[in-house]
Amino acid sequence: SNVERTFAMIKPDGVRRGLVGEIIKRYEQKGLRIVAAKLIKADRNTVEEHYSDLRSRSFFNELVEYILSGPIMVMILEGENAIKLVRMINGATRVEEALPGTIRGDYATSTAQNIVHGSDNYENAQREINLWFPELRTNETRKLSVL
Ligand code: YYY
Ligand code: MG
Repeated sequence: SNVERTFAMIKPDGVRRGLVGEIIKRYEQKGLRIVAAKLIKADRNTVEEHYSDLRSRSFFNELVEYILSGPIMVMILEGENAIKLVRMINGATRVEEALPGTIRGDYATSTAQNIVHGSDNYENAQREINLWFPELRTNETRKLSVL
């Protein structure tokens, strides 16, 4: 088995449109367990750090402003192959490639505002969990002091 933890975010348009329950339902339905979750107003430095690999891209500033535009829900999800599973449930990045049945495929109307985020690999999952849940930081993320 490969039980792992990943980081997921419901972006401002997901919260604004009242999709929090719908999105969490989809994760839970596939067996993912919520280890931690909070509704927050993100801080600019955290958002810029979160997307630091995209700093040189033309859409970076627009992306940061979007994530800062309203409350977001950040969470740690745990389950078998959680990292890949969350990205499959979320759907493709580009709006025209996001298939029906995925969150983006069913709800996103643009690539820029695509409702959800999921870590793309193990290293980034660890990095993002530690970045967004500093209160839970330990040497090893698998040993977070939460349920
Ligand atoms: O991991 P994922 O969110 O699916 O895509 P990334 O390539 O990491 O890009 C992060 C974020 O940036 C994406 O969810 C929307 C936005 N974005 C964009 O506005 N325009 C692009 N051409 C690519 C990404
Ligand atoms: Mg990404």
